[in-house]
Amino acid sequence: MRRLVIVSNRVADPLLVGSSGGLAVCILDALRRRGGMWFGWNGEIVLNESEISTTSIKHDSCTLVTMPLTERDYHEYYLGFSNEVLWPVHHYRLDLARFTLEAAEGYRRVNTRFADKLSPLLNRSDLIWVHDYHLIPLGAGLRARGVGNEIGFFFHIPFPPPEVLSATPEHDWLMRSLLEYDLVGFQTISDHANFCRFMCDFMGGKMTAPDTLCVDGKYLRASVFPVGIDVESFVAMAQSPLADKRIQRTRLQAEPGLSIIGVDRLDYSKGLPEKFRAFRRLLEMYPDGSKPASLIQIAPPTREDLESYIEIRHDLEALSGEINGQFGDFDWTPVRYIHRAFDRDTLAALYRASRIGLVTPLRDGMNLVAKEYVAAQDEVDPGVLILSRFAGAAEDLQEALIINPYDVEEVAHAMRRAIEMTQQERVERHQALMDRIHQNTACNWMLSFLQALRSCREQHVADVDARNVQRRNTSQRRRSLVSFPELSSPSNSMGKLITGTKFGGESTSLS
Ligand code: ADQ
Repeated sequence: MRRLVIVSNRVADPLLVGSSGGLAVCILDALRRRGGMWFGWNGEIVLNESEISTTSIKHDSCTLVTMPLTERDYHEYYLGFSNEVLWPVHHYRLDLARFTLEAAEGYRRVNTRFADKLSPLLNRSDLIWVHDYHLIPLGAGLRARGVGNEIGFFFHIPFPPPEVLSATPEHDWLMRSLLEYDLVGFQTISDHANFCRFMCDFMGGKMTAPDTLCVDGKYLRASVFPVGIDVESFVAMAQSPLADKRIQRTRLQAEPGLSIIGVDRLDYSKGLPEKFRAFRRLLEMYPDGSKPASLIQIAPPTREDLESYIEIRHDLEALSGEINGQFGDFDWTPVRYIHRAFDRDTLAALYRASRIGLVTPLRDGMNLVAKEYVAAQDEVDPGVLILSRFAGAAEDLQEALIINPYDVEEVAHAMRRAIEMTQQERVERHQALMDRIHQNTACNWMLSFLQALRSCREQHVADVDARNVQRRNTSQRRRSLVSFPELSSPSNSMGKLITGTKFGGESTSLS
């Protein structure tokens, strides 16, 4: 089997991966199954570039090759361009984007260093898979160093409409650099459509097949690969005796009313203040003292050096204090807001003990918490998933209660509906959702991406052959039309057939 080389901004510690974000969870699942190399930043910061060297650690079937960043890289590449430009723009938040030339330079510099350090470690048969927005130009950097292997890229975050993306300074070279990959993957159909529209309308490309683009004479495959979770292991975790003990320890059952759970990194894209306001609205809907439900919000910190993240933390602290002050009682704290990470077993137990999973991002690539919540439920007496229509997961998980997270009233009504929902309806919805998360698991995601990556070049040759045959047939038909002009009459059914064949599948722009 060909070696898999995964490259991402950050390489997670496999022993601590339970407390990392969704990307780390998916990558580790992929590498554990298949073996290979994971290359990226080790999370450490050094003062000077001269102190940067790679370290290699073997862990089961995978080798982790990591290096530090300099303080300047951290500010310019990581916080600056990646998280103050690309992250907000891709989450449709142009108002939060802060562009500086230094940050763009830092982004180029670190991507160049990644290419410099990685290229000597590669074998000719490696399959290379680059992850996420921090490393968009890495493929081009590797090509410039003579790497001819298949290289794929996956966007874990949304891909915005071209009108939004084009507001990013530097978007042109960034998007052009994507043409050096063989395959670019997206979470959802709408992300894929936005990308194709960008390539066709803003870069003069054309679609030569439903998932093949030709831009400036370069062919690129772009397809949808929705990220999933390891369903079986989550189900097992949630059902383990350990989970039962953990549930008892949380004393959730002793609380008045039902429990609602939210688990999100503390990020403005996750819609946390809107969620708290909707919960307050829910409490207002019930008569005084009835305590219908409590909200546990687990929100581990991220990117705490950025102003927008400090602000959201203050907002949430203030909101949870206000709600508890207004509605709390001696025996009841309506909002429990916990600002730290938990291991995955504890999360699974908490999901299972909660009647409602409240997932309300304003924009999200996929959202794995929605899938984890479904997998953790007791199939006989399951909880209800309330899901933002702006999470990628909503494209698939249609049996959730789908809401607009900006509409506080609508979210509050959905919570009320979930509280009052009959067991039979909960069971039916849960069964349908389980079927869906079984279709797109972490394993399927990895396998389908790698299979598409491996077959890209064969597919490309086949596409070119098919186009050549089509062109030959078309010109032969044109010649016969010249010899038999009556066939080209619009009223002639054969004439229509010929016309249809001529345009089928060729140069169909999505615009
Ligand atoms: P994230 O933005 O990190 O991921 P998400 O998909 O919800 O968002 O993944 C979060 C993961 O971290 C989940 O597995 C969750 O269990 C875990 N987690 C969250 N809070 C935790 C806590 N307090 N303690 C422990 N674990 C916690 C990015 C994109 C998403 C996309 C994923 C995967 O932003 O849209 O779904 O990558 O592609």
